Amino acid sequence: RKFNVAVVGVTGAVGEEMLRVMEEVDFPVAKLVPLASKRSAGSSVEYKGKEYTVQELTEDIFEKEDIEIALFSAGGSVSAHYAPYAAEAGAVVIDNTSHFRMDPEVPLVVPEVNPEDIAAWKTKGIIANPNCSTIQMVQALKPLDEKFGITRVDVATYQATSGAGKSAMDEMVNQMKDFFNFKLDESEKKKFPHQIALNVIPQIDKFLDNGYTKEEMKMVNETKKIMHKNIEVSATCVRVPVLRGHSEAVTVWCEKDITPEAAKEALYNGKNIVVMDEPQKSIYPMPITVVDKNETYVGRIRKDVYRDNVLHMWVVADNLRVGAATNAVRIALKWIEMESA
Ligand code: A2P
Ligand code: 11C
Repeated sequence: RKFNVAVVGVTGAVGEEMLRVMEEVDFPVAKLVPLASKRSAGSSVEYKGKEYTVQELTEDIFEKEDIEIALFSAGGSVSAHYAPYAAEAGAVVIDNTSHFRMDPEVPLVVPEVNPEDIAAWKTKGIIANPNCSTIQMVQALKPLDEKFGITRVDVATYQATSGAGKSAMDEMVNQMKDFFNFKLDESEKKKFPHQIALNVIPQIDKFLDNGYTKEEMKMVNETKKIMHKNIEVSATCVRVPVLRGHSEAVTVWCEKDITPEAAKEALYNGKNIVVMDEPQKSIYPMPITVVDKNETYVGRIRKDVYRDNVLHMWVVADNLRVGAATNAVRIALKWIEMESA
């Protein structure tokens, strides 16, 4: 059976990618309803070679269009206000923002890790999609946890500008152009706390009272909720001048001893994981490796110098796909499978 699907925020960096991923998996769409703000209502988007007119997101659009699946990616405040209207109209909301993630009545799902949590969707009608940096990390952690029992993770991220949306990507590109025109001083610096071109910024989102940023605490709290386990996580999240693809240096502490060979074997069996690890040939994943890919890539797998139960690895994924659109579409497909069982 096919479904009436709304994509909210369809003109955004993630929204556009939602359509591409849905095309690729041949998503069972009966009717597609692309939604955005008043600003882009009337513009068009392409899906499977056909033009669709973008409509303005309103409170009653979900009821009017008889929407059954609503993919939201237009920011936390938009989801906070409009997702309940979609749910009320009988749709399952798959929300890409942080707004509902830690709500105990809303499942937070990475289909490769905790698909069974989708079953609890009915309470609020909403399933939350985790933060991009959390998704790729837990995908790599899951097969290791099953075999070696993870107790602690220390992670440093290298996050692309697209995580902050289209205008943030533009801001970086404009700063690069301005650099070559000797005008970098005058370049707009609005989306990040500092210049991002030719720089790295150890701040993503706001700082909290504990000295960590909101982005860092998302990795801490979301990992526990998804993995149903009190894993200690400490994160340092850094913005780098990359357009697309988040990278993470991950240190995993385990109950059992862990060798790189055994870790690789576990990762080979992990779902949607690609092991790319031939350091002698300079083969390892990088942001340019993963653009438009739907898998999470792992390389630089090595033992700790001191401890037999500690492993280091490098985890890279397309933040707009694996970290957002692909995860949302996979949740939707799993939801369809579970609902029609
Ligand atoms: P619009 O194009 O009308 O501004 P990004 O994450 O790349 O910045 O994209 C944000 C997405 O969210 C865009 O599709 C944007 O639409 C949409 N959006 C932002 N604010 C609203 C709103 N108040 N109502 C509906 N869609 C919104
Ligand atoms: C970034 N991870 O890379 C952030 C964006 O909680 O969905 C994602 C924010 C979120 O800037």
